[in-house]
Amino acid sequence: MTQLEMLLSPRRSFEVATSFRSAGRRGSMGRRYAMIRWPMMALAISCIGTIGLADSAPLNVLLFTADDLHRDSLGCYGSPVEAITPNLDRFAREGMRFDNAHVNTAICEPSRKILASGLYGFNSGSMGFMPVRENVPIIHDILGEADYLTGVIGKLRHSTPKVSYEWDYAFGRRDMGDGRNPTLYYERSLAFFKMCREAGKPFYFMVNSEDPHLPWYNPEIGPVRGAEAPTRLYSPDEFPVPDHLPDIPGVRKALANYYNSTKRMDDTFGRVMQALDESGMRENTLIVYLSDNGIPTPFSKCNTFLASTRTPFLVQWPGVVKPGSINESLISSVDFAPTILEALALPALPQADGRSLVSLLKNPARDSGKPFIFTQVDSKVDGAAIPMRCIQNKKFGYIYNMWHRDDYYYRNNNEVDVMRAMEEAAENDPAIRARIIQYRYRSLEELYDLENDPGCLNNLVASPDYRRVLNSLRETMDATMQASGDPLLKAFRNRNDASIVQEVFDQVYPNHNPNIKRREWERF
Ligand SMILES: [Ca+2]
Repeated sequence: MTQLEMLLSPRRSFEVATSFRSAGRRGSMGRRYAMIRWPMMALAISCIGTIGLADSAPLNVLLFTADDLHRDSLGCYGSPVEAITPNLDRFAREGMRFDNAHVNTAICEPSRKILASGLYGFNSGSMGFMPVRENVPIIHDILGEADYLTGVIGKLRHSTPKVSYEWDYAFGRRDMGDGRNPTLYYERSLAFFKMCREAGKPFYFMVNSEDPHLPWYNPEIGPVRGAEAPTRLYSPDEFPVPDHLPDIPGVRKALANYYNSTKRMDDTFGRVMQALDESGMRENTLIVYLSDNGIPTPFSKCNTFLASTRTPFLVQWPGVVKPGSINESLISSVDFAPTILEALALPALPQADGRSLVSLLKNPARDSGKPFIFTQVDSKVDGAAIPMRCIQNKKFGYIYNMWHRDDYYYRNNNEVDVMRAMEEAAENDPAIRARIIQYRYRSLEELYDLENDPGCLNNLVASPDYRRVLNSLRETMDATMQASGDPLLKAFRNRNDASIVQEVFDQVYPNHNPNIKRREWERF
């Protein structure tokens, strides 16, 4: 049995199919292909070589997502780190780079549900680690009607939009070398492309690297759970520390492993592009690259700071996107689904909070027309609701922390080594101690000068000099929440009335995990 045949053996096929059944009841979408996908794959194995596609063949879509990536870590976004992302840098040179792109929410699963639905979480039902409601249209429905085959590798559950949805081809983290094995990404991408070619159908393929999500690659431990080592390792003196973190030895030591994982993410991307090239389908494939959220450290992931939601956003569309083009307007991940449907000339979603970017892809000088970006957090993986809303333009960011109370503190599961280093340093460094307290307790409202303080270190909300800016962004927040149907609007308008805020909280987040509510943070 060849390696490819082993990968696609009936045993593995059964495991994948079983995992979907256990995810919930079967729906109508995807069932057709679920029933025929494995015979098609067997056929694909038996076929060698490529067959040229007709010019009129429908456009394929490949969406590659990084997991927990800091935008500024990429060479094409200005990172000075040596040889960190050569594959993505080349991709950017040959495609289009968006410089002010944001995800709508900086958490793995809800961020991916927004890609599928074109809707904010409160309009799709995915206000945290939960699926899109069954009756909400998603792009997968429209792709299925148009006879597209859908595939996913890595981040399987996070990327599956509805409980009932069945992909035509799916491998989760454990089947992808912990989502960190570039060779497996190459092989399984190639197999999917062959499967689509033999079926004579176009594809929508979501390729999800689990890098650079924690745990980061530690050379002292080496590859684990089927992962491969990165092609280059980094030492603590080889990179700049992001603006939102203190530059101290313990943070540098931890971030060296983040850069190792970022390098492996680029390795994975390169291998997937290699597979697409070898399939002969590159010239008929629209490719989008982004991250689902920012770096997994304090003051980034699972928050609404600049570093939380700003994402790389790169596009190649042969014959349409001009190589080397750059767009500087504000765009959001909620624009992804409308963009894909327009690019494929398929029916639009009946409702969407995003707008198609096709006109920008055709003409990079165009502006998205968005004067600001609206970003959100509702609940996180442990079930705790920590509602935040943010309005930001290129100059300022305004945050409303609905969760803020004097007797409640914020924490998340991605603090680990970086926070440990900060806590140790805080014993003798009042500035770092103050920074940790700011992180834990925050303020009801925050205002940052993003141009001069991209790390969001200095909250200007109480500064008289910024009163007009603050009031203007408050008005924009109110209008945006109202226009989008945000259920937190009443709380925002009554943000200083604890009883009304609690009433809205209990109504919107009935499954809030009470075990971590209102606990004192004991360390300080
Ligand atoms: Ca993520």
